[in-house]
Amino acid sequence: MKHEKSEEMFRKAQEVLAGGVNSPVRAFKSVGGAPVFFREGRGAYLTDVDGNAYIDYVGSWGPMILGHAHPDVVAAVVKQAVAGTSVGAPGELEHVCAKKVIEMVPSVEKVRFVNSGTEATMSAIRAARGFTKRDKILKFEGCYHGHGDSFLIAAGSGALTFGVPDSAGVTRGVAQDTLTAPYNDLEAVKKIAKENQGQIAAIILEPVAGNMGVVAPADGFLEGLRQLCTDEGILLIFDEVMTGFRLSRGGAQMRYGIRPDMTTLGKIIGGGLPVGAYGARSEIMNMVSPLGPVYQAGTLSGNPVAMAAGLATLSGLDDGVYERLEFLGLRLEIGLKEAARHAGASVTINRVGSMFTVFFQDGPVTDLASAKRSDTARFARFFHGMLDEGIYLPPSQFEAAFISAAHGEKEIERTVEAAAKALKKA
Ligand code: KE4
Repeated sequence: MKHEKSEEMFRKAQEVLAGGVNSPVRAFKSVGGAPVFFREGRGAYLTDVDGNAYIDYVGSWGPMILGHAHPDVVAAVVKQAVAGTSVGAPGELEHVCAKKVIEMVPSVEKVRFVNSGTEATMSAIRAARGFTKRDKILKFEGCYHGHGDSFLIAAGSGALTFGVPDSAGVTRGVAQDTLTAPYNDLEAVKKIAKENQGQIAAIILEPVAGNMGVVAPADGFLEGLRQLCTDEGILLIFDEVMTGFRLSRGGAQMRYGIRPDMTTLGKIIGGGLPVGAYGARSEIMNMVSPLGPVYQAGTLSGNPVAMAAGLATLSGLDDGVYERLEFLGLRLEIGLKEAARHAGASVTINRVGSMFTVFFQDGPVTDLASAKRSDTARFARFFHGMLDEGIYLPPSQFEAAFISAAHGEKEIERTVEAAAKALKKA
């Protein structure tokens, strides 16, 4: 495949955009080469500026669960846009969207919409600190909760990809209030909770991790955290920005039957437009301004065009979609494992529903330390081999890939054929 136009566009982009991109992982730093610039998406497919077509497994990092340019979403956006793109005053769509979220997500009684997953998680921990009157939070190594200062302490996702777990610009003052533990290590959490008795406002985690690559919760891990938080008066926050509406209509909390105290949402909730949200039972959300003392605000929060896209997307998520995603996910996992066996390639495939990662190592991958044992050079060769075959995977070993409802058996078979070739070269 030729990428001349993408390469030229990247050269020009680097003159005017920091690193030539608006989010680090898009720069292909961990897989090498110039990033592909895309012209359009439709269903399960993307077309780049050189006219090459790809089956897409990034899905805008999760939002495009119905596929690109879904007609219902496009129609809802156009209809709202011609009525005005933003007012900055209450509108009916925010109410309708909030009701939909409350109906779908078991633990949420009240919602506040924001504009990104980062805003959702930053706001959620502020509300948790206001509610508990405690300062510390605990997060897990390899989990990524956006670029809020409190989270860039052994962050996963982009920072992990760059092998720099901390970020410049985060002060010691902030870092001292963030405790970290290895994912899936309940004993470590209990020890930290004991050492910081009465000081931890919240434990925040990805209930299924996607930002060190996909890592599922070990049996009893979520239940153990739930019990510990209940016993210690700590708020349990499920960061479902990625898993929300992805792993079931009610996200991971419905799939695993665990009720967190707070939930953060993003990605799918906006159907490709900028929407984040945080929610909880009313007594916690009533802490948030203008009702309570926890301040949080946003010019474009609840933007009507974004609400229209989100509502159209959530309305398309019926049970049939999840059955389809589970079926396609299993087909793909079996096919990839078979291809790896034939190629004599040692890989570990972690999959939960329609999110998956192919780790280049023998496994198992159960936390950040084990994820980092992956051979990232082999992943990079596999990534480019798949790209040449017209398959677009996330450009990092430490990310989750996503199947959409627009994928079908044809796309899965094509992907497995491509992997059979790419694995031989990796
Ligand atoms: P945003 O601020 O990027 O909307 O959301 C931050 C966030 C919060 N929580 C979880 C669990 C997330 O996965 C994310 C964002 N995920 C990354 C992908 N690993 C977004 C892609 C990017 O950073 O460009």
